[in-house]
Amino acid sequence: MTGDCETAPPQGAAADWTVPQRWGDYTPAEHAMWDRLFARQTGMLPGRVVPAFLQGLDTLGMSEGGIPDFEVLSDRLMKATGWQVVAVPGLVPDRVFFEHLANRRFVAGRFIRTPEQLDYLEEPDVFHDVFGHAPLLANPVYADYMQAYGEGGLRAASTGVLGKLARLYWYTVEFGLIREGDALRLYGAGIVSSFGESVFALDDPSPNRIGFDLKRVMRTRYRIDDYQQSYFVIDSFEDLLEQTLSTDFGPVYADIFGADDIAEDAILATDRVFTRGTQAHAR
Ligand code: HBI
Ligand code: FE
Repeated sequence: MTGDCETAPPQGAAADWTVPQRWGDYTPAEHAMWDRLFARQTGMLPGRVVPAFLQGLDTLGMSEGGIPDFEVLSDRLMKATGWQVVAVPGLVPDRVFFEHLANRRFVAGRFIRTPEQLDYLEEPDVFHDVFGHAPLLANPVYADYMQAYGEGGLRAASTGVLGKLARLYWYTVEFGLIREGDALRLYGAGIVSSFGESVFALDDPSPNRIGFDLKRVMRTRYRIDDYQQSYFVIDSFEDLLEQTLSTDFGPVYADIFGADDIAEDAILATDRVFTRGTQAHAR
């Protein structure tokens, strides 16, 4: 989470924290890193990831090789759902982040990881942000959910519940699972952009896999430095959007404000359990 104090944008960034992508400045080695990550993920995601993700890759023409030019990408995305991808220097303050989402702009880092960071890096790079997040923004229902999330964040920004709302983002947009018949599929960007977690999230016996419940998720802590201890499973993007739009968050915040946080690896008697985790896994 980034501080919410009214921090000024960094040198060279606009008031809304955007920067030029400067696509022409990428080196062959940087494009090659994208191709290496892209080939690894697209080689293992079919059958594992929600079909809408693969459809989005196709809609956005992301198989053309090299780091996508955000102008070309945004032109295709705009035609599909009115979204665009804009470059930012890195994590931006929540209020800035929500403002962009509410206006159908997804903020993406322009830098790409080094070979030493292949499987772990602190800040989201262009592969996480664009390969992970952009394809589902081409799906109309998911695109509506992301805008609704941004609008909800702007409403909540001044009420000190951003930490609770960030959990909703974390357990859906970043690390969500979705049902497909009686199977589970990946859709969270943090999973699909990670080789290790794309395997772990579906195949490993150690994490819980629990049916999505809005309040329960917003009470559940998460860790940012390891695979998830619990994953939450939605029935469909339509259901996720409907739950978000139909919920008056005021009483929800009041309700969960006093309630204790739930540990990342806990299972409640009220949980719809798909798989019960075995033990906290060693990273
Ligand atoms: N900034 N660039 C960027 N990307 C994010 O995913 C992001 C952010 N700032 C805040 C944020 N995510 C999280 O706090 C969300 O839960 C709001
Ligand atoms: Fe992300």
